[in-house]
Amino acid sequence: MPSFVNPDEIRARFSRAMSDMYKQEVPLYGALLELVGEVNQSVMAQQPDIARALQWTGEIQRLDMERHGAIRVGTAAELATIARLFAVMGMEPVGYYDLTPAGVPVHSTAFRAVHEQSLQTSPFRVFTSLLRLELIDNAPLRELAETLLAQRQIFTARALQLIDRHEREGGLNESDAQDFVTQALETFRWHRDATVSSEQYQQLHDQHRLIADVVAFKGPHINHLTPRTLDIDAVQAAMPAKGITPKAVIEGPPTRKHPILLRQTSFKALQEQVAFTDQQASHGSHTARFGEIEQRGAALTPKGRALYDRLLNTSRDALAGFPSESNAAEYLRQLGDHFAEFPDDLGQMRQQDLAYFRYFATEKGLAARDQADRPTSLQGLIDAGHVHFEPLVYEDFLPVSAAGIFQSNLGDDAQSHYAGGSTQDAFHRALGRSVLDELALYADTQQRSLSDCAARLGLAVLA
Ligand code: OOG
Ligand code: NI
Repeated sequence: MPSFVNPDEIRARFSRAMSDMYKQEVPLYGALLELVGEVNQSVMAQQPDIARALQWTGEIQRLDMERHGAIRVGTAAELATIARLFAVMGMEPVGYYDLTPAGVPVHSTAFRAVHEQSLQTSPFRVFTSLLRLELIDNAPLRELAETLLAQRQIFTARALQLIDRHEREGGLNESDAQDFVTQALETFRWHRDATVSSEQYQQLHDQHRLIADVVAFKGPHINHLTPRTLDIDAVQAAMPAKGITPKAVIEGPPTRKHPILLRQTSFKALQEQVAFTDQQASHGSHTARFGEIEQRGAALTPKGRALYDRLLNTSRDALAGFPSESNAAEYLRQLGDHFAEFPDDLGQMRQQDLAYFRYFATEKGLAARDQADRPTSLQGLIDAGHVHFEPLVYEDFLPVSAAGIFQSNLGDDAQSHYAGGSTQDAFHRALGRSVLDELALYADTQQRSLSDCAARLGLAVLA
C-alpha cells in the first residue's frame, strides 16, 4: 500500500499557505487577523460560558485556523476542474446559491469538508461562483468575454497532473502533496497584468464590475479570506481605529446571546494597480479584493431556517430600500424587533426543533450507566444532567448575506436586474456532479452524535 497524505492534512496545509500568501498580497488582512485574535482572546477570558461551550464541541482548537475564501470562475470547464482540485483536499461542493435575484450574475456553491472529524482538522471553505455569461445581453461583449475565457488556463500543468494522479491512484504521497499545495496556490494568486486592453476592460466593467473581475485576468484570484470571530460587533467597532473601514451593516441575524447561522461584515475593496495590454506599466486600477470577518452560530433545521428567512424578510421589507449607511440604525431596530420572536435559549431552540445539536454523555451519565432507575429518554437524561448538548455550528453561507457582501465590494449602486428562472440543473451540469444538501449533512452529524452518546450510556437508542 502506498502511503498517502490524508486529504484533511493537505487542506490544512493549503489553508495555511493561502493565508500566508494573502497576508503578503493584502497587508490589511494581516491587521484584521490580529484584531480578530485579540477579540477572541478577550471573549474567552471574559465569558467563560463561551469558552466552555467551544471546549465541548472542540471548536476551541479550530478557531484560530478557521477561515473561508471566495473565488469567481468564468466557465463550466473551470468550475469542473476546480471541483477536482478541491477534491484532492477532501472538499466537496455543498449547497447552491443563486445570486441573480440580488442583481449579481453568478450562481455559487461552497467547497468544504463534510464530516465533523474532517471539519475539526480543517474547516477551510471556499465560496465559489460561476459567472453566468448567458445573462449578458450585449452580444459582441459576451463574445469577447467568451473568447478571453477560452484562451486562458487557470491551472498549472503540474497541478493538473497531480489531480489526475490523485484520481487514478486514490491519493498523493508526501512529496506530491507538498508539490500540490504549491501548484494549486498558483490558481488563486493575484496577477497585476490584465489580459485585456484598457478599452476592453472599460467595456466589461461598464456591463458589470464583476464581469471585468472574472474575465480580464489570468486567473480567479482569491478575493477575500475571512477569519472567524466570537464577537463580530466588537470587531466591527474596533476596525476604524485600525485604519479599516467596515461596510455599513452586519449581514445576517442580529446580536444574540446564542448566535445562529452566520453574521458577516467586510471592508471595502482595495484599489489596486494593474497593467492593461496596451500599457507599458501599471497605470490602470481595479477593485476586487477585500477583507471580511464572520461570526458563526447554530445550524438551523428546515423549521428554524424558515423562521429565520421570514424574520429577515419582514425586517428588510420594513425598510424603504436596501440596508445601507443611511438607514443602518433603522435596519438594526427592525431586526431587533422582528427577531425577538426567535427564542434565544438553547433548550427552547432544541425543544422547538429550530437548530441541530451535538450530544455528549456527561461524567454523571456515565457513572449512572448501571442504575436501573435512571431516565432513558433524551429529555429525561438532559434534565438529569446525564447528557449535555451544544448547537452544531453552521458551516455554510447565506444567499442574502452573500449578495450584500458582493454588493458592498462591487459598489452599492451596482443593482442590476436579471431574468432567468431556476438554474441549479445548469450549475450541476457545469460542475459535473450535484452539490450536497447541507441540511442532510447536519442531520447526519447530529444522528452520529446521538448514536455515540447512546452507546456510551449503554442505551439502544436515544430519542
Ligand atoms: C463572494 C461573496 C460571498 C460570503 O462570505 O458570503 C461571500 C464573492 O464576493 O466572490 O464570500
Ligand atoms: Ni465571504
